[in-house]
Amino acid sequence: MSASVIAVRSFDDQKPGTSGLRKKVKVFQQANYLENFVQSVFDSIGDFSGQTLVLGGDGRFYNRHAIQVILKMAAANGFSRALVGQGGILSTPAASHVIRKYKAYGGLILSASHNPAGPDEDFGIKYNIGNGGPAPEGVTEAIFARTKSINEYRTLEANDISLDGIGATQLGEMRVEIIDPVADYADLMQSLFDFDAIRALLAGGFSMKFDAMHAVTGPYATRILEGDLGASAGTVMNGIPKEDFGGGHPDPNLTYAHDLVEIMYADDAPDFGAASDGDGDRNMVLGNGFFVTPSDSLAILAANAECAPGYQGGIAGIARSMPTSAAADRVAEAMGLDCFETPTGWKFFGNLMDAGKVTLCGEESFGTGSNHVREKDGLWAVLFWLNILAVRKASVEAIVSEHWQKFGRNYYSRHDYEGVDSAAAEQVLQTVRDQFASLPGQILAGRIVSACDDFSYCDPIDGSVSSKQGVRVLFEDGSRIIFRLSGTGTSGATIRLYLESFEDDSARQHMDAQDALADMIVAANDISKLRELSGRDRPTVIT
Ligand code: G16
Repeated sequence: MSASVIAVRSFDDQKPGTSGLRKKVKVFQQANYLENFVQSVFDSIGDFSGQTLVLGGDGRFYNRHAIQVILKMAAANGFSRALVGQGGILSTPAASHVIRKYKAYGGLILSASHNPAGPDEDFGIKYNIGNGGPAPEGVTEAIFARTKSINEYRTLEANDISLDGIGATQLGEMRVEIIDPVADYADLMQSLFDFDAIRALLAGGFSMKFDAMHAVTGPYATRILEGDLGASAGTVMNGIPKEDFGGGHPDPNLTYAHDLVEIMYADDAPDFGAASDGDGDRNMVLGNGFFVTPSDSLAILAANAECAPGYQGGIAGIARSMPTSAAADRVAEAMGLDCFETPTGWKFFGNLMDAGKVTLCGEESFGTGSNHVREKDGLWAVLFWLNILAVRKASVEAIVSEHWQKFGRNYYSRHDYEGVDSAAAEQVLQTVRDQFASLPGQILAGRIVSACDDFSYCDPIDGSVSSKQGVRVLFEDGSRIIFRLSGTGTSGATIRLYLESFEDDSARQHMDAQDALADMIVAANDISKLRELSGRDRPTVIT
């Protein structure tokens, strides 16, 4: 087997977004496109000779091909060992755990998360560092800079290796170990949660459904829920990962997880329902006819953390992304904990967790996690909820209602306008920016505007500054209107409008969020001219 150096021309569109490089498969299929990006990663991450690389993905179309390409490049670039999930499968949280457990130098995770899969859909790749978390901005910027000047990549002339049998093979000087993608992760979950209590709950007539949406969590959920915890066969639906995710959109929200939503809102609904996304890091939690917002879920997990053995020693602090509701802040305040507000993107939590400042993190985009790994973790959140339900012996709705009574309710909603013309989307944000000086003091939706800004974050650990992370209109009563452009889409721009208002009167805590926020929605459209500028009369998705 001989190493080759292949001359290439660079691409100018390989800028990693909120979570790695996500593009249409067709873009990745251009000659050298994947190779250029992978070599740019290898050229930007320091000296890894003799070290281990973790490799796996969500099983979507192009996953297997990309793994073969990357293995040959990793061998030619000097890694001495690669750990690859069997069949090329590793959920994002499982990959994070494997990186940490085996002290790998880093990992490449192949996923476009919840974006649809297949030859005409999306593919993605991201680099995670040795702490198991997404590369911080300094690293992704270095990778992007390298993609613009790269003129060659290194690879090994070798046959593809089999990804399907557990065991080790040699690829040049590099040892490739095909590992069980579920085992290490399942052990970790068992160390955090009271499996005996959950087993007793499930044996005692409690019913649940988990929708894996034909994506990567199928094997994880089947082994842990139906295997280790004894949930009845069929608890996991859509549990076989498919290369096109069954033609669906594996985004666990009320719009895209419709199979599950129908079951959970039927007359004979189970007690608990949950779904995860393409790569297993997102989660949606439902009770019988009841939806738990991701922002509330973070707050409730924090307030009930002592139910789970892994968190009984107390939690260090909480972090949430800026657009996530302030429900967790109220819990942190009551518990005497610090609460950090970071830009959107799980990568911003890594430093805080490594420094021991936070234990639990969450995002409105259906992401919750803790310092057990450095990614958000869908199945972890589901197990955490099951652990709480097993200890509290109350319904999901009762637990949430009681939480609102105690801490107040942060009514919350996100309106997404997908596939908008990029210039028009920019104009929406600029329209609000242009009023930064005049809005404070004005009354909008019956509330006084206290401040407006472009959110900027200074990382308290390394001092790095991330600016322009969302346009905020803040109100004196804690309500907020926020506009942001998504960093994960692959066609046009997605405008995200985040709406939040606080209600501490328990008599007014059980409205539909859209009704409770109706005046805020009108105000947001008025000040931004969102509908006129985008040419849309309603959002594509409301969560
Ligand atoms: C990624 C990031 C999350 C982020 C989400 C939405 O999630 O890891 O931190 O909240 O995208 O980002 P945006 O609003 O920029 O589209 P995932 O699950 O897609 O990897």
